[in-house]
Order: sequence, then structure tokens, then C-alpha cells
Amino acid sequence: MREDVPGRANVADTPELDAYYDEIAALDAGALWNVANIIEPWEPRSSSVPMLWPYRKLRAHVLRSLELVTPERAGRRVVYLANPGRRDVAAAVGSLYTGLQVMSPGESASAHRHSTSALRFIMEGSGAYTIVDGHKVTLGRNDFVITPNGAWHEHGVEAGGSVCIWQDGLDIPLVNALEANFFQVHPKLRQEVDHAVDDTSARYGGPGLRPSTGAWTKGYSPLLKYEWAATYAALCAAAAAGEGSACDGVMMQYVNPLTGGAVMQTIGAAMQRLAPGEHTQAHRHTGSAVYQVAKGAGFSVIGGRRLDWEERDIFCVPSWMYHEHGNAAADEDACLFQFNDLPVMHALGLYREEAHPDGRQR
Ligand code: 1HN
Repeated sequence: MREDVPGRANVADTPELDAYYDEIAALDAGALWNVANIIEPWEPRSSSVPMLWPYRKLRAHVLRSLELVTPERAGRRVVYLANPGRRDVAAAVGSLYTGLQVMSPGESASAHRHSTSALRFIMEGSGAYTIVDGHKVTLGRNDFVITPNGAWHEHGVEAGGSVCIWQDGLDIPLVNALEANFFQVHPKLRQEVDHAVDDTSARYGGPGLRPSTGAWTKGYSPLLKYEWAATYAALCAAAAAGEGSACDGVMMQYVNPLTGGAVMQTIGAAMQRLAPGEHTQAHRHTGSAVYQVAKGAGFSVIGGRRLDWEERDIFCVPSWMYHEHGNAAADEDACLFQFNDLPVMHALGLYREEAHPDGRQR
């Protein structure tokens, strides 16, 4: 449908023009005025739809994959989450991929590296670890670990641990859209751990402190793990001090401690806390986000659609869609983990944000 707006394409079909379109199509060319209003929308129109993936329905299927495939055969034993509008590129939303990976005690998945950037958020189980470029990182519930682009990484669960499930987040659809994705299996399938366990936390995890030795030139954070206990304590302390915004509640960005910038070049991450009964104001911005409910229960209104969530559920907010969050409990706070493509929006000068004119959606 052509809109009759000055400055926008509005050309009526004639037999002569139709013949002309056929002639240039035969030369693998086309008339811009026929597609201009589609390829230049007034504002972003996400092909992703707001989605909620309930953990209570997915969990049994994730566990069942333990009996069906081995990490050796599957490479990674993962159930990924597909947005109905983005199935062709295996995106959960926009240009972000997410999946649920499961591993039994004593299992491990071999080392590889790729151009995509990745993170994991631990959902349940004990004894999980990740090895990133020779640094072993131990992982517990609600801990968040990065496996940046180009870094060798492998995962496992210690023999004395329990079945572990974690959420993977990657920028696969973005890097594939840019046609820049390389993948390599480690020549020995396993890395040597050549640093003290959790050494990057010891080195870079101090409160507002950075070591005076060592140069770091990579584009991602030298701190690999962000632990839940310290994150939750920071959110609660900030809330008690009056920190917070109408649209986000108390929200803390996970950052590269050396720069204060995002943890990786293409993926940012944050944790937000909604006080008991809190219902935020709606806003929208460019960039997509995948959320995981780290604590509590509540609802979000996304693009006018209400999604009710409980702990461990995963949901998404597509680009430029209004969203607001509510904590349903009167006596418990709720915490939402998210990863997003905001570093890309900022780096490319594409970030825009606006509040909902009525405060909240209907
Ligand atoms: C990957 O490296 C992991 O390291 C998980 O656990 C999922 C999906 C596509 C490409 C690489 C992992 C992945 C992945």
C-alpha cells in the first residue's frame, strides 16, 4: 500500500511502468520507489514478537536431552529459544540468540572459539565451571560469566556436583548478518588451565579497585565472572540509598572494570531490582533484550501485551517496543537479568529512547 505523503513514494501502476519493471528485473535491478516505503520505515518495526518462555514447561524437555544426546555428539547440548518472527535466523529477539544448556556431573563439552560473543547465566545446579583462554571460572546460581569473541572456551560440571542448567546468550544473528562469523575447534579439544582458579575475580573483582600492573588491550572485560551475591547486595544497597528510575527501578550494568563500559563489544548485560509491589513506567528504545527472571514473580507489558513471569522464565523485549515491568509480590523483591545489543546501538550512533506519553500502556 502506497501512502500519499509528500516526499514519500507514490507512483501508480501503468502498463508502461509494469513493462519497465519487468525489463529492469531481468537485469537484476529494481525501481527504488516500489520498495522505498518498506526499506525506509518511519521508525523501527521489529519482526520479533514479545515472547515468554515458561521454565516450568521447558525444564523437563531440557533434562530429557541428557538421555538423548551426549556433549561429544552434540557439541553443545542446548535447547534454543526461537522467536516466531525470527525463526529463519534462530534469534530469540532481534539479533540475539539464547538457549538452555544442560550438563550432568562429570561431563564436559570440548573447547572451541568463534567470532560471536557469548555469555552464560547459571539457572540451577552446582559444580559448573567454564574455562576461558586458560582461566577456570567456578559458577553458582545466578552467576554470570562471559566467553568473549575469539576466546577459547569449554564448559563442564565437576563429578561431585549436580545436574546444571544455564542460559546461553550470543550475538549469532548479528555476526551472521554481518557475514563475519568464524568457528574453530581447539586442536587438543581441551585447554590447559594455566592460571589460579577464579584468578580474574581475584585480580579485577575488587570494589572500585584495579591492579596497578598488567596491560589489557582487548575489547572486552578482563573480569570473566559476575557473582550473584555481590550483585544482589549492590542492588539492595543502592535501593536503600534511594537509587532508581521510574522506568527501570534499580538497575545495575555489568561493566568492564577497567573502562566502565559494556562487558563485551556487542553484548551488554544488566540486573534490575523491582521493589515489592513496584510497577515501572513504560518506555521504549532501540536495541533488543533477552530477560531472565533471577528472583521473584511479576509481569511485564511489552508492546501492549501482558506477560506474567515467575523465577527462571525467559522473555524478550523487541527493539523500539514499549515495555514496563511489575513486581506482583507485596513482600518480596523481584530481580530481572538481561543481556542486550545496546553496545552495538551506542557504538553505531543508533541509540534512541523515549518515555510512553501516558506513563503506562493500556
Ligand atoms: C557455544 O559456543 C555455546 O560455548 C553454546 O556453550 C551455544 C550456540 C551457537 C554457537 C556457539 C557454548 C552456542 C555456541
